[in-house]
Amino acid sequence: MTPTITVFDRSPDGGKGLSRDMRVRWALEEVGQPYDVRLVSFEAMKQPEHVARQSFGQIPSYEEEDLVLFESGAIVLHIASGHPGLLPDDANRRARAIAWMFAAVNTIEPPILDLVNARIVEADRPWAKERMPLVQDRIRARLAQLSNHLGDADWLEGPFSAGDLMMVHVLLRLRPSGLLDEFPTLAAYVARGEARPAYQRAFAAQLAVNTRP
Ligand code: GTB
Repeated sequence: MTPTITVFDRSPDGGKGLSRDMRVRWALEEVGQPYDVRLVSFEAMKQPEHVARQSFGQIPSYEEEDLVLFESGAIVLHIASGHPGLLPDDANRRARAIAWMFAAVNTIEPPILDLVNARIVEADRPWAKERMPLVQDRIRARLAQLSNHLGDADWLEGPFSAGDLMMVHVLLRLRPSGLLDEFPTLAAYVARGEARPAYQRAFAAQLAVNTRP
């Protein structure tokens, strides 16, 4: 059965691929699984029909037969577990690739989201300017550690995995800040992810949705 995912009717980023449905699209493209898309507006997201799929009234969600799934990381893990290509066969390597998925959403993404909030939601607070260097330095500390781990390798744990997919997408959110470019190893890592044909197909699909008349 073809799975259906929910995505923004119009993403606030206008098609830059930063919203979290992009991770799910990318994973589906990597494993060659066709999918359908249900477009939801901000208003529709908060209605009972969508909250039944995603309890927090957000995108993405994923439906496949009698499974309704939410959380982009859980969806990507489900896709990666059900198809070859995104997780190593060796049990220990597989566990470590999954650990990198958690590291992406649990260790790297939170300080990045803090920066997004500092820039947008808190920008007019009297303390916003003073706080900004702290927020940025917390990100720099994590990027330095991640860059050290990656070293000269192409990917985090052997061949490209769902861990890289999640990490690259999390890091992409940083690009406009200039912080990513302070770490050439990570900037090149993200560029490698973006160059993958599956990423390109997923990006084009979300762009078409977000730029349609
Ligand atoms: N932890 C959940 C997951 O990973 O699935 C988080 C889901 C989430 O935050 N979804 C956002 C959402 O539905 C869209 S991706 N927001 C609507 C709401 O909460 O009412 C976050 C996002 C939004 C916009 C941009 N952008 O414009 O660049 C980037 C990312």
